[in-house]
Amino acid sequence: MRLSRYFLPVLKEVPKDAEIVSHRLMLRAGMIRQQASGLYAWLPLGYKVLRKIQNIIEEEQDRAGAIEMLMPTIQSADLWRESGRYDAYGKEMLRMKDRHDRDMLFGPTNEEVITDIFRASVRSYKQLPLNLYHVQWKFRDEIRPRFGTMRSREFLMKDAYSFDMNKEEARRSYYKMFVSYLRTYHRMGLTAIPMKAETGPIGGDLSHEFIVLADTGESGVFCHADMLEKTIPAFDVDYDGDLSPIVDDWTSLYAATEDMIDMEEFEREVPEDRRVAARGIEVGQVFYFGTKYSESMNATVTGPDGKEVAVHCGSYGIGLTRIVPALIEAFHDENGIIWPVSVAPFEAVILNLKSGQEACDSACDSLYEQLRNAGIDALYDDTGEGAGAKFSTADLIGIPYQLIIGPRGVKSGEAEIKHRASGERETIALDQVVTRLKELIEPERRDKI
Ligand code: P5A
Repeated sequence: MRLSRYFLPVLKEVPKDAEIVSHRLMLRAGMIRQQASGLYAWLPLGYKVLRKIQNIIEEEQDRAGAIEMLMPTIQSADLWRESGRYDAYGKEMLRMKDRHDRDMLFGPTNEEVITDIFRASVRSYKQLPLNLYHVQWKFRDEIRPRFGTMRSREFLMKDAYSFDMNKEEARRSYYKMFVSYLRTYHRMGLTAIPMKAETGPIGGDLSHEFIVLADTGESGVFCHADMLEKTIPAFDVDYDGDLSPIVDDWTSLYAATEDMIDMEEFEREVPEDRRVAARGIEVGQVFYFGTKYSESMNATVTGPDGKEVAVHCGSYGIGLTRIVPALIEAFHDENGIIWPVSVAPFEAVILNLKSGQEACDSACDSLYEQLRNAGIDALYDDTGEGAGAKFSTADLIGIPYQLIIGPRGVKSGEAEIKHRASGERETIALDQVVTRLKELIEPERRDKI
């Protein structure tokens, strides 16, 4: 993408009302724009990151056997009356009437809709297990939307719903999602720790929140320090095999949110020097709620013995629009964002230090062409800005590798590669840039690990 033809409205000044660094940087880097309280437009740079996150999530959901679909954002109130949640959900639900005076709502979650779809077409235990998911906008009229897209009213969620014959099978489905979540966050460069959690309005008695530690996080959390260094399930994890060793390994050490903490248990189970009491960002949550919706909404299947049984269910959410600020909280410095390659809006940026000078332009044009042919997603700063401004924009928007091309280098056939994360620079022959960059980028894409 040529920057001269892109839409990147970066801000020079620091936005006053943004309290945390990720919110400030998302505004400054031209990633989002607020349209109303808790409602954001995703500008091209921000949207690219969101899409990369969505791709990773979809790949890992698919690998774990979940099947993608798409449900509408607007739902009928009648379904929620059936489940009993219409009144219980309270003011967080955005309610509306259509022209026929029917009660509708903007979905805050989809347990009712998916249960309705399930009961309309699944009749037999032979069609189980089934896990259906989608990535769709949700609306919750939060009392205090804040920190930009960290807690917004409209937000993008991946939500998966599993259906099984009995509790034991449902546990296997829960484990599959649990393991796929560990891999999903890891591929984005995040350490997300599963912690025992409260189930709230979703219901059920088994739930884990996936928490990224950050001082600006909204949740208080407590865990054993070893939780921060656990091994992530490998790419070739067998989702049809026994996943309990992995889940046991991740749940045997103490880790709980402040709603669930039992201080005595925490102090008994975790030696003093290994106790972590910190703050964290909830980037996902998984639930097993058994027959809560299937019973009230009559979602049954015929078992092997011919008897009708209510199916056992779970739901599994990831907040995509919250992951973006969570990543920035984890990866930034005083100059801006530092994207991990796997979620970076562009993998590299070409900085033409002398746009308009023929030798520089032609070296950059040729490099840009080579990068495209090599499948590297690059931004090309071909604008008339000065070198200083180009450096600061590149730092601000956090592209992992800067390819610096100036008149002196072009004369001697050289370029510089600056690593955004370490600040390290290497000088390299112009015709070696692509090979070197591939070597740097490929392992960091984390797509096969
Ligand atoms: C699980 C999937 C559910 O809604 N039903 C379907 C279950 N879970 S949840 O924990 O309530 O939400 C899942 C994830 O969505 C993100 N999230 C938000 N992100 C931004 N702004 C909000 N206001 C917001 N509310 C929830 C979180 O990442 C949460 O873990």
